[in-house]
Amino acid sequence: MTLFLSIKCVVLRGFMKTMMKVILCVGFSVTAGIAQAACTFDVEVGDYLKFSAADMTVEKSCESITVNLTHAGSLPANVMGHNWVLAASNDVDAVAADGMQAGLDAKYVKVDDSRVLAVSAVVGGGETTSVSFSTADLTAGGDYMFFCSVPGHSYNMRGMFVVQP
Ligand code: CU1
Repeated sequence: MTLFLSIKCVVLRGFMKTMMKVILCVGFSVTAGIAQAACTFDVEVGDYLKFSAADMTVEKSCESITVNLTHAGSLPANVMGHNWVLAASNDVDAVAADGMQAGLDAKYVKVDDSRVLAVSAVVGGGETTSVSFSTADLTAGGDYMFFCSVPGHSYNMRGMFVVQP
């Protein structure tokens, strides 16, 4: 009986240790996730019309925001290229329409378009690019969207870009 109880106790202690480790690990990864999400984002695209991020939330307290865009597909940029563009929500349709005429070399945005708050290079399958931009011109609580300005993509490839204080 005594032997049985002590075995049970050891098993229980082992279980509690494991649980403590799990709780600690989960706690650390949640903290790390929040710290990473505030100023730098990894966004994935592929051989389809979709961003991996539906919406993005940034903090104005970040001096600059970096978006790392990875194309995990295999089609080249002139067939299924994607970029990441930021604009005020009211400007998105007009910026995308003007971008159609601009062409691939101009990243499908009109040259010196002041409505474009940030624009990345156009990437094809297997390529990665990064765009960094200051938060100085962004207003907390403002109405912004990110989208892909490659012709025909912006209706499916867009999401809210929320700026918190
Ligand atoms: Cu696209």
